[in-house]
Amino acid sequence: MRIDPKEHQFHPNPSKPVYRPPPGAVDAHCHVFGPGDVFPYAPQRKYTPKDAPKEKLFALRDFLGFSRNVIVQATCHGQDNRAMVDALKASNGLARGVASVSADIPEAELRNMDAAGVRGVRFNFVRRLVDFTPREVLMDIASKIAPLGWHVVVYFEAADLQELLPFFTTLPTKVIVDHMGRPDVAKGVDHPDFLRFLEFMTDHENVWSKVSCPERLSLEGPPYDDVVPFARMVVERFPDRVLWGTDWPHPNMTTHVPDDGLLVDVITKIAPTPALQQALLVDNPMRLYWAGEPKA
Ligand code: 0GY
Repeated sequence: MRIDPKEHQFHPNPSKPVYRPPPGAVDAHCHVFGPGDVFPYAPQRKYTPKDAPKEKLFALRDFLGFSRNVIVQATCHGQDNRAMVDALKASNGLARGVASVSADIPEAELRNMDAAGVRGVRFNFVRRLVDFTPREVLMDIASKIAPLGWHVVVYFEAADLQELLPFFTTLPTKVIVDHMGRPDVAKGVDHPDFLRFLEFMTDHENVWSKVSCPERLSLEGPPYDDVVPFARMVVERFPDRVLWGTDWPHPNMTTHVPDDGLLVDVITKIAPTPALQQALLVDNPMRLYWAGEPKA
């Protein structure tokens, strides 16, 4: 079925994946958008998504064979985390969140978000998505959230890693990189930019990576085989510091509307053994987001 990205942000009818994730599997990168009449989009947003409410996300979770979600605050909601927190509260403990906050956020608000299930903040460096925030401001935020045991999620383009490294390496928390630092897959796994990313993970044991988003990184499109060598390399080198997510509802895709069932079927190519799949989908996200809770 051909679906026009201008008409649909997320697939209206994804296929059932062939792969069955292990019990307790976590989709560790997804978003909720709106609905805009309840949770308005931020005035400073760079794009306006179609609504993608929590009910649709939870239905997709069940359909794909997952048990839990990590809902990441997206830039279209700015630092208004209400839609994300509302979804966490409605999830019966089956969702955790990553927020976007300002440096002057009151401690009490951080504690309220923690009680709702927030476990991290996201710093976004992708220029088409956000305006620049000074590093001192981000460092202030990091030092405020560190005592809660939260981590920092970072989103950046591969070519910017070198410049960002001095900042990343002084963060006082675990650092979770979105989408493997967005490698340019045309350049291959031997390109200095990707080698720099691997070295960053090798040298810093507090750095984790999401091996997500083949739909954004691929030049070929589904089934995204051109992204597989990158993700597989990260999974095999750092099996206990990787996470996987659908990236639903896939904002800003222009080439195609991803079929979430096909995205799940990429997992066996990037994590080819049951042990790697168990770590990627269950053990790692549970350790990071549901520490001390039973897995299945
Ligand atoms: C993603 C990717 C995108 C958008 C955002 O915060 C966002 O608005 O993350 C993107 O356009 O690459 O991770 O969902």
